[in-house]
Parts: sequence; structure tokens; C-alpha cells
Amino acid sequence: MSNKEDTFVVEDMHCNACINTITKTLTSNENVSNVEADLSTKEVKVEYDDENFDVEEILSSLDMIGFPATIKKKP
Ligand SMILES: [Cu+2]
Repeated sequence: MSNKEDTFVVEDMHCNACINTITKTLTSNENVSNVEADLSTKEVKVEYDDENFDVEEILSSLDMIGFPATIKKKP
């Protein structure tokens, strides 16, 4: 198992209920080890096992619950 961390920008994340939905959905996946959401920047940091999970799957699972996201480009 190798861990990778990526940051996603979720423009429609407006309140704690949004954060709860997003966090619950992502952490319910066994390949996700940590989720940190920041309302002020609209960023969601996801730590996951990149042997079994990838950015596309994270983006589509967020899309499925009504939070289209984009990956934040690393500087
Ligand atoms: Cu909300």
C-alpha cells in the first residue's frame, strides 16, 4: 500500500453539511485514509492508496454526490 495525497477544489462546498457529505462519502471508501476539508479555501485534501484508487475515481465519486471538483495543480 502506498499513500498519495492530492488536493481538490470543490466550488459548491458551502457549509458544514457539505463537508460532512463529502467527508463521509470519501472516507467510506476503504482506499481513503484521510480527508481534510477547508471551507474558506474550498479545498479538500484526500489521502489515499494510489495502488487501488486514483484521481479520476475521486472526481467521479464527488460528482456523483453533486459536488463537481477539480484537482488543484501542484505549484
Ligand atoms: Cu452545505
